[in-house]
Amino acid sequence: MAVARMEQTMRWFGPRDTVPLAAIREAGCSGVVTALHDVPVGEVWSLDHIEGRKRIVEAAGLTWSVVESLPVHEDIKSRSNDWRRWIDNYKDSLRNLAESGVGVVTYNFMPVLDWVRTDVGFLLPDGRKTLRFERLAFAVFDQFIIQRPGAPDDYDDQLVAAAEARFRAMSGRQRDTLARTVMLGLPGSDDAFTPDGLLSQIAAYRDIGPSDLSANLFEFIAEVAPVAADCGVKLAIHPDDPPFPVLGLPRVVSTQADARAILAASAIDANGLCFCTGSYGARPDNPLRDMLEEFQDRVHFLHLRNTKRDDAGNFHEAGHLEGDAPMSGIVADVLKIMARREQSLPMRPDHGLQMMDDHSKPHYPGYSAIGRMRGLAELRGLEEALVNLTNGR
Ligand code: CS2
Ligand code: MN
Repeated sequence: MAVARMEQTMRWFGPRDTVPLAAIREAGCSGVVTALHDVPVGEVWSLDHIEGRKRIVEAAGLTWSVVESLPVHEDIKSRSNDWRRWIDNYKDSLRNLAESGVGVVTYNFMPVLDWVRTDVGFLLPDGRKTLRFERLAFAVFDQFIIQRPGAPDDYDDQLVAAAEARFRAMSGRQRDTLARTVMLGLPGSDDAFTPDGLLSQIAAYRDIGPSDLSANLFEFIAEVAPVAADCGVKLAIHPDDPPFPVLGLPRVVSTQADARAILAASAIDANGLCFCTGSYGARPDNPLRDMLEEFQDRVHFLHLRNTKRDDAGNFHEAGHLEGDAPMSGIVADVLKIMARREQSLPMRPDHGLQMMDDHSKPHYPGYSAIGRMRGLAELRGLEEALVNLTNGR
């Protein structure tokens, strides 16, 4: 059999995305990763709605390869209120997706927030801009902007003092920008968080520690994975980003041990991973290639991107072949896994940096066209070289 290549995809946020499907196709993708962002979290994705979206994608010459995300309602994560109903709805959505032939469904289990950064326009020396997480700025947001009760207990004294000094030195405009950046809202949504809304959502997790959240996740998996297996859908859990607790909220999909426990929670193949090298890679203690080796049978979707960490625990998103993740080795590992499984895995370059026309065009942070196209092109070139070398060409 010819060596399988990764299936090249990009995320598309739906008809309102400023990057059109035609651009995604021109960039070299065969598929898109998308979601029905207009359906409120928890409601069933109807077959009609799914089919309608699929027709739009296919009319552009693309396939709907992966769902990202089928979001998990907060009540499921906190096991409160209507959580049983939301789980039933989730199962119905999975069945409807299966009927439409969408085979991989990504989700995450981060309480309240999805990814968070403190700067979405961090300037690199060559003029590109990128997303950055800075611990100190985050502490400023937490302690002095939203003033979360108990926040100072989560930081050491030095950081508390440094955050206070930083806050005092910031202009009103800088404070607003930081607040807006952290409270951007979920990917694909234009609804930002408000300080009060955020604080009240956080309060719902007051009595939920990491072991409770894990138990809730495992229970969710025990419920939905068999349904997914039954209808032929693969679930791919996305790691926490950043992969550590923020705002006092537990995070339980951050490490190699977390991923191991999740896969062990239900041994069926449908309970799998979205292997996001950028998210896992923001922790120095996540050995990405070892993890790929260990979890190779259960990786259903790949997010390839890179992060550059510093010693203070800050990181920024680096170019796809730059940064700390050993991307050549990772792609070589993926090729071996696909050959052994005799299967092509969907991959997206995940985020991209802002460059060239991106600087002046509106886009969701991380999702500009040219930066992602460069990431895709680099990954594709890397893959092609590795395949050809293996074939002795
Ligand atoms: C994505 C995540 O934009 C991104 O960083 O990788 O937001 C991802 O879509 C979700 O966490 C998956 O549920
Ligand atoms: Mn990702």
